[in-house]
Amino acid sequence: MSATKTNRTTNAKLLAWVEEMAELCQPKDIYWCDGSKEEFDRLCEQMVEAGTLIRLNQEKRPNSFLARSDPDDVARVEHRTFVCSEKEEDAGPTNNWIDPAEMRKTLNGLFTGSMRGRTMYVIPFSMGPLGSHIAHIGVQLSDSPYVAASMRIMTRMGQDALDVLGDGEFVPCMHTVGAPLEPGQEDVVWPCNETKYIVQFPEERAIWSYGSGYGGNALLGKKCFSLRIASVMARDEGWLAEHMLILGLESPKGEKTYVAAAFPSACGKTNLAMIIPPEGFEGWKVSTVGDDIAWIKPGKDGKLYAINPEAGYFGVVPGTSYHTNPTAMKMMERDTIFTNVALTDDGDVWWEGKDGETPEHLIDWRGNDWTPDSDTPAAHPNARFTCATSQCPTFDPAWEDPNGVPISAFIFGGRLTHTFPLVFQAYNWQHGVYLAATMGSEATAAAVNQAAIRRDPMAMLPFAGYNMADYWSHWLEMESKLENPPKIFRVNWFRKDENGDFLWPGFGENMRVLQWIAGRVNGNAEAVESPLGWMPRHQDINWSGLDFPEKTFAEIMDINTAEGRAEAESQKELFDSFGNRLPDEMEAERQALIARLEAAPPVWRVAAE
Ligand code: SAT
Ligand code: MN
Repeated sequence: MSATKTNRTTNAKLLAWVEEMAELCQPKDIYWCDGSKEEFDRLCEQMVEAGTLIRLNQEKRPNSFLARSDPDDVARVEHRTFVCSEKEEDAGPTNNWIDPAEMRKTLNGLFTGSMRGRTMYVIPFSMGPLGSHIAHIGVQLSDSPYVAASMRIMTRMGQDALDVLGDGEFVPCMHTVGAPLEPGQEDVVWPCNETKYIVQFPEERAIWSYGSGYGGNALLGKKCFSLRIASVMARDEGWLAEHMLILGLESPKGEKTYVAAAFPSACGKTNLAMIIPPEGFEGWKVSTVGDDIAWIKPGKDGKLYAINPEAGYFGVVPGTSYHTNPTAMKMMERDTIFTNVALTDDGDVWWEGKDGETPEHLIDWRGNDWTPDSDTPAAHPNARFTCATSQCPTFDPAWEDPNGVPISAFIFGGRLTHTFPLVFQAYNWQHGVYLAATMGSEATAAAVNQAAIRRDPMAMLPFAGYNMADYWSHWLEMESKLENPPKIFRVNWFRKDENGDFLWPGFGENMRVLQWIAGRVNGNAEAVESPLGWMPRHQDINWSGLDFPEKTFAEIMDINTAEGRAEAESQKELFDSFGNRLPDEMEAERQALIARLEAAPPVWRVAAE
């Protein structure tokens, strides 16, 4: 079992690390992934034989599979996620921290012999187009074939990544499901361990993940590397690693604008990334660069350029239909691994919210019989599809451009039933950073007017790999590296009227807001100054194809200044939690907002301007 017996690479550090980890984990053998289609097919075939994957009906879902996870391994485990910086204050109050020396000891114990009876897969991968100056290389060691196969979809995985790595630096990503097999012991279909640790060592730029085979816990290129570790690299090197979708808007005149947008979960991020322009937007084109993560670096021209570091989608399935997201539906028509959806009697997949009739009989995500009378959902609410970005019918022609796409605007949004208007533009970069830092969603979906906001700064709460206050400072400092920094916007698709009904139709109609945003960037849309920022008047939005009364628009853009002041007051708790790490600019912006609201009438109306 000598890991050095490979002609795949001469990278001494990598070879030594693989050897050392093999000694620790004691796998039965070591397999270096080449990333080929043959290899992927072989892994899938092996998993079909082992019962981990179910091959779906070839006619209905060509080359597609269903995996059912252990019922206790169905999502990321934030309470088991740790940022183990040398100093606790460098992880900050929003991260779990354990002393790194202690954590190393714990992990050493857990990883000892953890791969017994299993194959250790060596999975080299590039986050970002191969050889791109914005991209970075990682190598994951894992005892899960599901992870190896998924990484081929989600990243540029295999020999090509090793070749790009050469003798260079890589982020080591150590992963075990934590279920060693004793001689003669029969395997289960989804091995995992009750004990889970998802650990980032930011100074060392290393990741250790124990006990889970699911999603972001196990596909370490995703949240662990591309956000937690990359955010630290970005701070040190002067760029941004963000939890953002990237999309391109092209006007009928051929004017192209790229925007990046951050939303907390359950705000329709994937739907926005694949938005279909509504009636009245003939000639407009929207294209997708990414749906989850953006790496953004300043170019020599002082503009920001973004890549999507991933090569695939790991999207939520329930609620997806040809009505809500036809693009995602087309992506998963073939060559897709589904996890935790239901199985139909004819070997296809089903989930809550899918088009058409609910089948009379299904096998649910736990493998049990299911009928419409069952009390539990057929698909797990966090069921996912994994498929390649190249299968996205709306992918942007530049999605693989190693130089990235130029970002003209940042959009930040939350799910808020009151107080926040449909859209407004920050006065400047600093104000925009403040708006992004204080964003969040209401803790309850109820139409209670005073529901508390769960803050999720930049949608990075579980993903910033260092002190959130330092992360804000980093954002503030980025301005000095830029010539004409992107404009920053806040949006809110979820405002309700006094009867508790949504005021805004959302989905494709969000295109009207995107057009205004592009217009602001390109100097062809008007706005008026409000206490919150720059706002469109009714006549500044393109209403072609939609009857949206001026009165309703006034309602969705109203600023209730008492509500606004209460919101600004409640931000203090978040700011105070950072003590003296909080950048002064944040508190100054909060005070300035309070002062503007105090000077405004009880209800500030954009229509009245
Ligand atoms: O599990 S993932 O991190 O890949 C997806 C998510 O939770 O956002
Ligand atoms: Mn995400």
